[in-house]
Amino acid sequence: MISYLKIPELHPMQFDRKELSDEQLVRFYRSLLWPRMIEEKMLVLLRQGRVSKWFSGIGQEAIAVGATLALREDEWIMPMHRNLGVFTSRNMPLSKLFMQWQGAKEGYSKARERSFHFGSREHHICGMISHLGPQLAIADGVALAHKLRKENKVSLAFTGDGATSEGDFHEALNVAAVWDLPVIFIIENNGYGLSTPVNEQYRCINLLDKAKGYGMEGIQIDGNNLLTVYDTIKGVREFCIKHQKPYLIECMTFRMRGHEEASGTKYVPQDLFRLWEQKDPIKNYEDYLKMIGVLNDQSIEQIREEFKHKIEEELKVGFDTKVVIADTQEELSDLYMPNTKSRESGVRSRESTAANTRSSFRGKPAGNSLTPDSGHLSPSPSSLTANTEQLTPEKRMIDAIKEGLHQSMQRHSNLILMGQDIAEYGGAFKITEGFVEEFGKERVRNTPLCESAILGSALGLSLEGYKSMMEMQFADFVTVGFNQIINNLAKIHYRWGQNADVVVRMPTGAGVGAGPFHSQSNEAWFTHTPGLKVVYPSIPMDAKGLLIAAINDPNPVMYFEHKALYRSVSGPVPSDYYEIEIGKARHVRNGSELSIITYGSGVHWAEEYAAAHPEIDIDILDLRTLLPLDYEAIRAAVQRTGRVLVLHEDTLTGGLGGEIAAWISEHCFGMLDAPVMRCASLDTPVPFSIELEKNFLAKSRLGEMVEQLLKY
Ligand SMILES: Cc1ncc(C[n+]2csc(CCOP(=O)(O)OP(=O)(O)O)c2C)c(N)n1
Repeated sequence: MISYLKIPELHPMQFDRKELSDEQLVRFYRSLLWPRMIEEKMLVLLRQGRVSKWFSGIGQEAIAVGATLALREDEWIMPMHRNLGVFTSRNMPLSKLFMQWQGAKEGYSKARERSFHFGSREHHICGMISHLGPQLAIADGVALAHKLRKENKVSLAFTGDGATSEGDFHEALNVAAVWDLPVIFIIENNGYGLSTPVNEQYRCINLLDKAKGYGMEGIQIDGNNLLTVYDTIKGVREFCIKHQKPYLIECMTFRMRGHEEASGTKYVPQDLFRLWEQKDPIKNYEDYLKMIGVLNDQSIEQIREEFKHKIEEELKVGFDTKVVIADTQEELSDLYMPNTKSRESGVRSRESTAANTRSSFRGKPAGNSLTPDSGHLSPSPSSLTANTEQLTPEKRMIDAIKEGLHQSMQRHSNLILMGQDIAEYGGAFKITEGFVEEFGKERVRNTPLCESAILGSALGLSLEGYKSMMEMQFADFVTVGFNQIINNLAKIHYRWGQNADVVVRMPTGAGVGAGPFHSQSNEAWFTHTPGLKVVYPSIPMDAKGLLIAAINDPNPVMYFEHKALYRSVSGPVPSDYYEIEIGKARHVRNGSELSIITYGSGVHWAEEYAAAHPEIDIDILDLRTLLPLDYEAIRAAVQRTGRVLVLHEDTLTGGLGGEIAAWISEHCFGMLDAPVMRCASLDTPVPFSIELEKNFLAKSRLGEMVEQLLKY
């Protein structure tokens, strides 16, 4: 089994105290013993049925404890499920930890999270998600914040040997190396990932060997030797800060209990337990302290007695919790961080009305391929609808987005842009062209090709008070960053109160002949995810105002921008810095016969259809925000006509139209003169051929659907 069995040869363990004083050595001993004694007590409580299962760190404590002791208290740690020692070494009160493990409201996550899946800003501990690997890139973002502020600090992330097989491990290490980030990555190699031994997990000799592949320094150490762990990490920390580089440390250790309590250890050869028992981190350190005369049997007994007593005292408080009573209002309102800043800073909120937003639509751009723009901002196309009421300049959709982003960069010195080719190249669609020259490489960052790690880094930046915008080169590529959005960004505020101040720009949609992987409408994947906000402007004025609002919002916002509208739609865009309120729909056209509720390209299809059919009095509502939906505006649209067609470019089944139709039939049934109908694209991938794509798109069935609905 690879090099794993070689490690116990190190017995007897050699300790080197270096400059550590006797007091420090004893303090370290107490830090090491404390999580062990807590777990021993938990085993008793488990047998009594008084605590739920957890992931044991017995046998591995020296890593979590040594690492935490080696850092400053205000340096972020991204622990894993076996790292009780991180939480205890940051002096979290045991009573509150017990409340957490009981699922009590008085714990760290208002009873919403289990065992170690929570964080605490106060203690600079970032809670893990079950998926393991995503923790690593968050450390990149935190380290980037330190680097940008020129602070002498590191971040430290843990992983097990099993999770090193996840793509997230590779991505996070690569980004840290390429961006020269002061991150310490620690692998706790305990020989097994659940029941899978390391020889079924990887083929390199040591996991440390992977460091070389990323152009990173690394070291393998005995993870059971507290002083080795402490001293190594202290030294590595200094290295990372001085050289502004990441570092990989493989700590060899062993898990003395099952993957989780109650799951057993049958799959582990018994010999391994015997070998590793001799290397127990506490017993060995204790023997060493006795040998050098810093502790003796009596003082050790005293400490143990003190801890026993303390555990009982803390347990009394920890078990004295109230029964959880669900408060639906509180559950819902904790989903998002309140957005107070925009209001406080007096950002102007505009309302786009039918009069001030008349936009012109030039239809589908010519050509069968989506060529990235040359970048030259050609003059705005002449408007089909004269807009004589005001002097507001006309801009194309793409220019409005660019302006919103540009003004946001001027407003927020802590706003970082990240994306593939967004710096010198200006992005695939040239939205950020010229930005790097004006705002510099630090704030306008080309990224390696790794969506997941960049989204994780964005979250890490947010931990340190930065805002970030990540540009997906195409919305389709979000699939490889999906986990971070759905499970980390979206859920973190509800889980433990940390916000994810991140905007993900999503160039989306078809009509450009770009085939199945550059044309999808995937907004419904995100509207189904509580904790996200989803906006989708259809006109330039809203595109600018919603982007500014999204960036000002402290919550994760998915910002959809339709590629086919970039240069085919133009309209008035005020030059000042303004917001369009998230969550408010726009009434585009007043009518009495039929309401089309739509968004994105659907708005233009509906307007075009209405203009071509003056005999039908069509009402049009542009949702603009898809999560949260503006139900009042939807209700008003139903009330105006009693006939509703929900139109979207997304495919039919599971699209947002189904949700809207269901809501209308539940809440507005009495106002309806006909069933709510949906006009959506075909339930197939987006085909490449222009003829097939036309047939695929909802637009090709719009007339037919309107007629059906009117006939009803
Ligand atoms: C993406 C994902 N796949 C599978 C699991 C189930 N799972 C939880 S922990 C674990 C083993 C992890 O092993 P390792 O990274 O070595 O950490 P250890 O538990 O040994 O500390 C597995 C398979 C998971 N949580 N997430």
